[in-house]
Amino acid sequence: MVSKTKASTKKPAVKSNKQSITVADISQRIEHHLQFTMGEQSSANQKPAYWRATSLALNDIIVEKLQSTKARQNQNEAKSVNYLSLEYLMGRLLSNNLHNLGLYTNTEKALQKMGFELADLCEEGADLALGNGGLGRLAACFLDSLATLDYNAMGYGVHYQHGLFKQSFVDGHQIETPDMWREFGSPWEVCRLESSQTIPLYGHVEEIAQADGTTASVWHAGKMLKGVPWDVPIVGYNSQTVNALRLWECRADSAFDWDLFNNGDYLNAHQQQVAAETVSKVLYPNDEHDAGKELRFVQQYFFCACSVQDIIARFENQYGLISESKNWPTFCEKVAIQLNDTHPTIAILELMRTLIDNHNIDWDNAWGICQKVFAYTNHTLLPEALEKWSVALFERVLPRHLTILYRINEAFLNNDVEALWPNNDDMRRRLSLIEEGHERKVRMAHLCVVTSHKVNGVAQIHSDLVKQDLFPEFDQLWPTKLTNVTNGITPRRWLKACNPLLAELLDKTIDGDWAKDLNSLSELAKFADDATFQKKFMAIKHQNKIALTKEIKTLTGVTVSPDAIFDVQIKRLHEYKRQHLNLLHIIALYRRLLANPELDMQPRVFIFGAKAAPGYELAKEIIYATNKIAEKINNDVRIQDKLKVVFLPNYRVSLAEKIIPAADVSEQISTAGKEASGTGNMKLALNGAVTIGTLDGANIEIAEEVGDDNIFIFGLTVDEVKALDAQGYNSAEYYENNAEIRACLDWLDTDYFTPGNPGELSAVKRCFLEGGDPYKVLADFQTYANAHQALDSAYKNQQQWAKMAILNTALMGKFNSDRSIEDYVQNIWNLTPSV
Ligand code: 26Q
Repeated sequence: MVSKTKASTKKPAVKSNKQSITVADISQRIEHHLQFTMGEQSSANQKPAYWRATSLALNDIIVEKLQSTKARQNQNEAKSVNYLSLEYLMGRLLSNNLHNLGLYTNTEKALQKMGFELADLCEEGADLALGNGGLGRLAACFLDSLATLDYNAMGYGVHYQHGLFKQSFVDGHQIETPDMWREFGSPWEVCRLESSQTIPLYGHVEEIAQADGTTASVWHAGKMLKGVPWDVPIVGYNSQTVNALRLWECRADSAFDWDLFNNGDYLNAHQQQVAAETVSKVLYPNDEHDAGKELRFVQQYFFCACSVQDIIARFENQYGLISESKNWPTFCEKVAIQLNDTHPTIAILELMRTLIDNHNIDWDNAWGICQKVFAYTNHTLLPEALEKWSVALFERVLPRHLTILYRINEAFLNNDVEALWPNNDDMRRRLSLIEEGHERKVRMAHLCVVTSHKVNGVAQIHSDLVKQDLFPEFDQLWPTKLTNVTNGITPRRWLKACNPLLAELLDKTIDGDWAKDLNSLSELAKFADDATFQKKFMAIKHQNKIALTKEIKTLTGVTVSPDAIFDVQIKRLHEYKRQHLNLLHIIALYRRLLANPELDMQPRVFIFGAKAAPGYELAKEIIYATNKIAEKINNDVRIQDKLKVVFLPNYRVSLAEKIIPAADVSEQISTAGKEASGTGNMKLALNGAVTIGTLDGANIEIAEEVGDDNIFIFGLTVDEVKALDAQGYNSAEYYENNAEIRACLDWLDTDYFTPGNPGELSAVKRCFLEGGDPYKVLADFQTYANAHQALDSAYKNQQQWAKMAILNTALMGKFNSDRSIEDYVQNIWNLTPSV
């Protein structure tokens, strides 16, 4: 260990445990970066500069721990899981990294001496928003848990230049602008040039006859891309481990460039560079919808190829050449690859291709390896989200991969399908990896299921439906393959860091470290009836509501009272999530209040946060309608502030961290059978919000944990939705038979909410009637309104409400993402911790 020198800006060495990093050490490290990395005067009174210097200082500590983790994992020959995901919604990293390292308090003290509040600095810096919604945030929570539990894990992703677009509202309309998270560089990432990859694509395949009568396929690629990895360290909470998230940036292959350049074609060389960079330029903002664009396909392939090559390189570094047959079993023992939905499916074909073409492994062995290492998580049942890529596109971009796909399909149909359903053309057609028809398409999910040794859904009901409705034949073929792992969330970000007041109360009340063992929160249940504890718990909620009130004022200009019920719906905008059911109910409440201003109703603030995919017209109409209706309601003095509606712009992880601690009510109102799991539901309940929700996704398991008295369940069940569909759902009946529904919908045709412009909100009405109301909003309206009435009455009894809120926090133990990870480890990955 290097002893501390007198020069205050000399960088001290990292010591092995966190206690040894003193306030003075931290100050010194921050000063060092201000002076030498950033060239700032240490007196510069600038928050962004201190945020950067603090982050850089912390990252030095983290990178050393990353290196020692790697050394230990190698020493232990620990099996690793490689999590392949096109999306990671990391949010901001400073606060979480400090909490996870146990350095928050000392850093707070160090900064106080320099005149800064750490909590303020933690608000600096852009979110790492390399994802759309739940799937991307789940990946981020899983990385946190993997490092916390000391597992050897690598996250692989894409280093998008622009993450999810920034949303603003202009006259109520959603406007998208590019996300610029790296405009001034990120202090958290390290470029690993030495691990760059060269990726072939396009071109043609040459079949060459071999002496032994077989043919070898040689792929003459038409183009090369370069993959440059950037590592973002993932810090475990109170653990020994820092893992890495490796994000691939696409550049032109310089050899190609120089060739053109030397021939004097500078512009063309530059053109190549620009074309290559587009591959990792931007995250596709569609969720639950297959974009079907060539660039997205190339993006997926680029990502898969870089990751697979890197996985093999890392293996070979440690264990020797994979071409040696003695190493094949080792590869299967030491490597697991998890596919986060079908987006990284091409990794299967790429591993097959590289084992066969580059490492000289025969077909059967290559296939055996793939079957052992891959597992696939399904996140959706929506047909429009199931990925299918045209065979023609495959043939053009990845001709060699397509021949491999054909051969996998042939073996699957002729062996597996034939064995169970002999001479059954219908079954062959249904299960084939290729969908026949006008345009032939590759069914990515089928390739995942056929290859993987395990396929999991993300909540019990979802996994049941995956078996029953999505892949029933696959379940018959391989009865143990389909399984469930219920999602979870990291309590470090979603309670400890985002709700410090509640975290402090829990620290004082619970024995042991609840942030690691979330089940220990159940100890709170015994205080649920305790008036003193209720007061403390609700006082914290009130404080958090005051803080959100200020944020709402800043973001929207609307004044809301912290004494009102804060009713929150935060998630991507999608018809199946039914923000328009919430909106329809708000319109109904407004009508009731106008009809009777003395209506006995607790004041309520409805809070929305949601981005709509830029091409999703109806979703944008729903945002516009909500904003227009909010404007009218918020300015109507007749209703005496009993109702307010705010749509907070640019919903993202860092905004969620402010909304969730302040929520009283959590809206989880998807049509039954459509939301695979939901994870916002878990975050809100953990922070003491009471759910109003349907029997869908993880809501069902949340209801099981908290009990029927502590949740408001309404609406059709999955079976009832199916029955209604079978009988023929007619939304017009609800319009005709329910006067309130009719009045609310007709109101949308007038210019009441859009003075001078009648019909501006009619699209929302039309989706219910002409559109056929595919998500059964009208069918669920009445039970939803009734549930809200029950909720309103429950809130009137403040003690009763406090008890419900406390029990929600107390009984969320199951939804710790550490538990999800242990489920994956036990049933799918078979890892052991590396300590
Ligand atoms: C696919 C092809 C082309 C372009 C984009 C896409 C695409 C991108 C993102 C398709 C789907 C997504 C995201 C899906 C998603 O977020 N699913 C959610 O996953 C959560 C974690 O399991 C669940 O809790 C949610 O229920 C589920 O909706």
